[in-house]
Amino acid sequence: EPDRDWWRGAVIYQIYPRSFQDSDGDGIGDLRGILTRLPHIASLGADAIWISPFFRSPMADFGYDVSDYRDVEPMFGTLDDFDAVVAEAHRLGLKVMIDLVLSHTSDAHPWFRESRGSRDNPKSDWYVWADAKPDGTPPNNWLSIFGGSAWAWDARRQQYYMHNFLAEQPDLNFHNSEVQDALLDVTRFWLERGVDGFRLDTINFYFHSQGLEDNPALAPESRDYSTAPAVNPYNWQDHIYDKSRPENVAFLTRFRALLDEYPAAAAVGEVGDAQRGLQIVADYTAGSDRVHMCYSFDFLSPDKISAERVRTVLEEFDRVASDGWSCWAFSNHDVMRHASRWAASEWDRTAYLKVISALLMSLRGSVCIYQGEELGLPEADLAFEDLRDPYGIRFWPEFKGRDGCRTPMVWDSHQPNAGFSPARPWLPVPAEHLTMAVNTQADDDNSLLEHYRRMLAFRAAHPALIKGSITFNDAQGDVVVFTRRHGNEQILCAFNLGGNDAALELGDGVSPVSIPGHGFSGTSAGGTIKLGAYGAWFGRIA
Ligand code: TEU
Repeated sequence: EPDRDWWRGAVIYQIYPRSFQDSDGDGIGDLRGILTRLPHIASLGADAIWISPFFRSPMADFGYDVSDYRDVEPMFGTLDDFDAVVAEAHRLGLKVMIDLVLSHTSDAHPWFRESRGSRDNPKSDWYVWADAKPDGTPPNNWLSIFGGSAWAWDARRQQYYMHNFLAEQPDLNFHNSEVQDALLDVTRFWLERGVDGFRLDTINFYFHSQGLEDNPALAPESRDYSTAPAVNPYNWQDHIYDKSRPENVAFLTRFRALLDEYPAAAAVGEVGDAQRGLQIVADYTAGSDRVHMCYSFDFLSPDKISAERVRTVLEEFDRVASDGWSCWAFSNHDVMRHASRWAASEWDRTAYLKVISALLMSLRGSVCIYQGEELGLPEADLAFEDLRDPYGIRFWPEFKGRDGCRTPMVWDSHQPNAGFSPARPWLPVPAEHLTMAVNTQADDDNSLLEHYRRMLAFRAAHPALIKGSITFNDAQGDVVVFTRRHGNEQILCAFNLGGNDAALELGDGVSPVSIPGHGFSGTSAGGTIKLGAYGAWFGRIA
């Protein structure tokens, strides 16, 4: 009997295929490359992989612009290569989740080519088309996240089409049930090929309001720059008409019903909404007829993770979503790597990254880790000439885009380009990353890589950490303390996120749980826990 609940509390390792491993010497990662590196992920102790898009694509947004949902982009390999990745992952005990970009297609997708051909073809209503205003300007004030209006003019149809992202990513019209059916067929195609689940791109962008009302402006004090830079006018609007519409839930219910036809398929939806993110995660994951979990942006923001923030976010989530499930991440392919985003360069970065990753592995929810995070890679500092991301090119220099977190994975400091590729990689390998390559950290007890292995093993051994409830204890300053409970198991987790020593009184009845070789400064005596700088301590409550 497969475990239908495998996703709950799982640790999911995100692979960005262009930058993981090149197998054919073109400087771009591919599926055969992923195949050879799966043992690294298995040895880390992850439960699943999430592979960012590898489908046919003109690569305007590096694969998040799909021109054929049922085939592999030739630079990444073939469907046979994908089948080989799935087989090998399963042999190693890893589930495989793929990234479905259903909200929009590429403008090169045959559906869009047909749709733009006339106003009365069978797919004319598959995308969001609207007439110009009498003065020729776009139908309303909706904006693209990647800059400018969300509307692009199509000379042939003499109409505008909507795009939340690039103009090369036209938005599908989910109000048309044929569109929903076609996307569910795509989903079934991959389920039949043996995938275990999906990361669903931008699930709160599926529907738009058919009234095409203008979004209201946000007052400067209510603008939230947590998911995109302050220079982007997108963040100056309240997106009540172009995203996070209530209709999204109905599609998610259809999607879930399809997944439930398979033995143990699961989905994690990506919710990007700075204003009401946690509430949306709650709405989309409540009960058992929506997605299993949602990927929230709360810890992907520039706001440094603090004891207070951890407590606020987790308690708020429990309050709004008692039966919902979240998936937490500190880094991904869209945001500055957290080693640079949160840690000042003069700090003992490794010690800091150890305590916050131990915290991440102890949170209630599932966890995503992003390739290279286990090595502590900092954001690459790229020159303008190196940039490939259109979003970064558009908002340079205030915002440098997403290339700095997408540089190649570093495997072996003795090989050209750290073993990623013998050829010049599509983005450079920063010199400072070489000294952090996998070979330099493997088997070094003090390395961050070995710490990740220990923490994943620790989580895997304790059901309370995987599925348990969470309740916070009062603590001061940089210290965060909570208890995870599942069945008879109760584990107290204490973390010092700051550089000063701290002490807390716990009273009797808590005995230390050791993580062999963890090296944290944290001791207990007579009911008092002492935590050194970036220390942690775990205890079992009798
Ligand atoms: O990202 C959605 C999203 O909300 C991003 O625009 C995010 O706000 C931004 O990248 C932060 O810098 C998803 C994918 O993860 C992203 O790579 C794609 O570009 C985007 O969808 C469009 O498909």
